[in-house]
Amino acid sequence: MNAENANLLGSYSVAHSSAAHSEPPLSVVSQSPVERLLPPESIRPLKILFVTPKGKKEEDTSQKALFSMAIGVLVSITPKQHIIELVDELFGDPINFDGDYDLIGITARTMNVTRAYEIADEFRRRGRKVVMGGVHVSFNYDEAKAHCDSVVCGEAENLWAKVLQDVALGDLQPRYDAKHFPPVKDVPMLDYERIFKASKRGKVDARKSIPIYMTRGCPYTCTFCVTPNFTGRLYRVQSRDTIKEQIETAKRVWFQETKYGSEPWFMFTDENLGVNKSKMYDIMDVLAECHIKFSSFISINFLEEEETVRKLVKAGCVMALVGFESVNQATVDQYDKWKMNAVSNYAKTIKKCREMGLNIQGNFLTNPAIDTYADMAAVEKFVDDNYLMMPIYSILTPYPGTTMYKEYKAKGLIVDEDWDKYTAHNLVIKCENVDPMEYQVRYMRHFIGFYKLSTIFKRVVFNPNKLINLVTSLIFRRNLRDQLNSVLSGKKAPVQQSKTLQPAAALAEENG
Ligand code: B12
Ligand code: SF4
Repeated sequence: MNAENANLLGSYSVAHSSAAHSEPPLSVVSQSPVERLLPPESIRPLKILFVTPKGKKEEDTSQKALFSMAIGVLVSITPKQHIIELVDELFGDPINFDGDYDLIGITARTMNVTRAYEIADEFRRRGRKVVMGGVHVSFNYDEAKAHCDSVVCGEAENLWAKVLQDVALGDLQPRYDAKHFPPVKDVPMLDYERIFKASKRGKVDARKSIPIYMTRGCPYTCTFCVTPNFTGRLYRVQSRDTIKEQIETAKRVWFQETKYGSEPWFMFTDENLGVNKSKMYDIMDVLAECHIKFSSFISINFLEEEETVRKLVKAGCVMALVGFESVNQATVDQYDKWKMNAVSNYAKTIKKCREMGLNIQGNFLTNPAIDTYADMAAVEKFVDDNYLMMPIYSILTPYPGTTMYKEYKAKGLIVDEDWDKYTAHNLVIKCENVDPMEYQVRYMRHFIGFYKLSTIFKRVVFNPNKLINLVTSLIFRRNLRDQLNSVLSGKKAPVQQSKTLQPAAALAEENG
């Protein structure tokens, strides 16, 4: 690498926390940046297959997005001469391993990465070129490189053209790292028309969600979250015009009106919608003209302001997804979430939102090093008292790339790295204070408690959008009972040995 190149790489370095990335020797790093890029339309046409794998322990959910946003972005930024096909295992699409593809692109998160590796291996046995990307492989280059020809670390927008060029020229590099390319300052518009053509899904009615984003990134630093170390805490907001255009196209191409409603349901995949208030208000004003319904992640502190709630409801927001994590302030503080989450304000804010027409969905974590059985009961009571919609309970899972992963790994607290289990419902960290099997079962039991009939009844009676509350509650109730049975039958028992393993039957009885 010459001095000029070194400077170039240095000046392109993004605010990524690269400590978690395992760096390959410089000779295998693509030092490409943009100056060696040919006009993208001059590259020979490639036949590309994009795959979204389904994790082996990933549950079926009725609310899955129609396509992975990662794949949506890649389709939208791939020059038009290339031929694209999509396969989504979450919808049961079969994979044609004998297809004559020039390139297979696979996206992976931790919970589906083992399956992603199987698919990659299968294609490579047939001599096909495979590139992988996504939040898991970005932080596990050494692991991923054994299964594919190339690993993309970080956001793909500014390096994808180079990958395609290298494939066409037979010069695919083992690694392309976003931090060696210009930072992604503007997130691209999705090309809904092209995604629709490449996808095996047809039009949908108001019961299925169409994914879209208004913003990308989050400036906060919650220790269990991948985002800050992945996007370098860069917060990007789309313009009013691009949003309107995407919504109009998505409606025209993907949506059909049925008896279930005339307004399409959009799943916003934003990490945190409310970070830039004035731009968010602008966006909400545009959305108010679009006649859609949507859900989005947003921190609870932003909902403390009535004007924000009013704007969201007017724009069509039916459900705000909120990470409460815990009802104990000291625990929230430990996760570095105190800037957003004031536990003493939770109930007041939820009540106000409900009265103004906004359902609040809640996400909670339980951590065997901190949370006792009494804490689990307190969370269940909180969910019941506040009529939360679609509440989710997770067992703390240190995902690679998070601040917490680094800390837990260093302290030897991670006992299970079978990535299939990283669904956030399995105990993969040390459980020293209590019996691991009992902790797992009690966690499931409290999660099911979020969906006991008396809680569902109140949720439906007191919340806006009663039908959605009822239907989603009944689906969750059934799925969770199935999951508990798997744990009790030993199929999903935690890997660590129970000190005083209770007979499954006794725990089952206790569960009622
Ligand atoms: C929206 C969202 C959801 C939505 C929709 C999920 C979905 N299926 O699409 C809902 C609410 C349903 C959800 C649920 C869950 N989620 Co979620 N979610 C997100 C969020 C906020 C945005 C994801 C997104 O669409 N981003 C936009 C796309 C464009 O970004 P991207 O996928 O990173 O893709 C870019 C690059 O990675 C790269 N890339 C990706 N793939 C590929 C492939 C190739 C070939 C190439 C070249 C490049 C490339 O290029 C893309 C463009 O730059 C992320 C946060 C995050 N930063 O990822 C968490 C996140 C993905 N979720 C997470 C988790 C843990 C969950 C749950 C387990 C939570 C729970 N307790 O239940 C469930 C699992 C449900 C499931 N089966 O997927 C974790 C995953 C951690 C990990 N390492 O795997 C994340 C990272 C948040 C966190 N805690 O840090 N989630
Ligand atoms: S506020 Fe949400 S997206 Fe932002 S760092 Fe915390 S958990 Fe991640």
